[in-house]
Amino acid sequence: MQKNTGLIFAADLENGRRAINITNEISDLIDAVKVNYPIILSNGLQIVEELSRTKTVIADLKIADVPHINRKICRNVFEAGASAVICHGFTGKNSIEACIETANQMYGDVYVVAEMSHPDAERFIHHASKEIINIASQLGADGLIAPANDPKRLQKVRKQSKNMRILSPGVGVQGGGAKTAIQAGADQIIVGRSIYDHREPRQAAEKIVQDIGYTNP
Ligand code: FNU
Repeated sequence: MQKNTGLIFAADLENGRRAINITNEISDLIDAVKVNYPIILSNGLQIVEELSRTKTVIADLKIADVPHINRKICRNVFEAGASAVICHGFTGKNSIEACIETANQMYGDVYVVAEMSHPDAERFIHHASKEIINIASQLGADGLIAPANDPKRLQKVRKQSKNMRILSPGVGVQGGGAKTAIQAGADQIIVGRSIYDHREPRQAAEKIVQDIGYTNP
């Protein structure tokens, strides 16, 4: 995935038409559009194909199953037009490897969740993150997901992951700031509600791109 403005739009809308309209409206301001269960369950996999006509699509299905199922999930979303998938790392080496092998066959990318942005993340995933990062790195994953709203943890992930790409959600409604996250080690920022719930989504996206500071919108 190219890194230009550093912004990834999380199109967590059940209204597929609106998601497409906003993506079109801000397409020059974003590096990719990320889809998750809400939009796919409401619109079918076809929405991936439709969005992929405008922008690189990341399928954030947090894939977390046994290897042969992970392979089928990846194949389906790549065939639908996704360029990247996000998988969980806590399932271990074989499950992550199944995603990476399938992605390699289909010229896609895999990002592994190393830490999560909600408060309860401390309870489980936090304790496993170091090992998840090591496995993801050894297997040649394209990058990691780590929280923008916890700069200390983000810094730790950056240090442990060396030069792996880090995509960071948690900006805006979840309390994080784009600039702080970039300074803590994020490469690209994932934002949903602060864009699609804003009166002027384009204005909101422009402001975030300015905060990231890679380009001048
Ligand atoms: P917004 N997301 C997240 N935290 O928020 N993939 C994580 O730890 C993680 C994610 C996604 O708050 C979430 O699924 F691993 O409205 C949603 O699509 O900006 C987006 O990032 C955040 O949405």
